[in-house]
Amino acid sequence: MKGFTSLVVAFVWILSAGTAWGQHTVAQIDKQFAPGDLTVKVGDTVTFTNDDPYFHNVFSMSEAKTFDLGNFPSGEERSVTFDKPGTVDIECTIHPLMNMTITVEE
Ligand SMILES: [Cu+2]
Repeated sequence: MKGFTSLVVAFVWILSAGTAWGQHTVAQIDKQFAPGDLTVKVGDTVTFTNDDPYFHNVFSMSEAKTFDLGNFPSGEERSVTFDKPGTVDIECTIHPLMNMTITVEE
């Protein structure tokens, strides 16, 4: 029974750790992505939050993940899940100087 209990404890620990690894947040603040570089695993989700008082956009033309989350106002957020390994260059159509790199690992 003791062995079973530690097995359950280990399983719950793996589950909760897995959730923590799978979620990332990138802020859009002062017309910059923060952090400016991020490494995630295949299957992870990144949530972009707009912490500026004006609209931002999030898009990528990279082969590892091509997407456009559209333009969204202050206080809103959008999420994207990365399903292939590779380097993803992220930009904002509204502010051409905003960019960041997400490295998606196997
Ligand atoms: Cu922007």
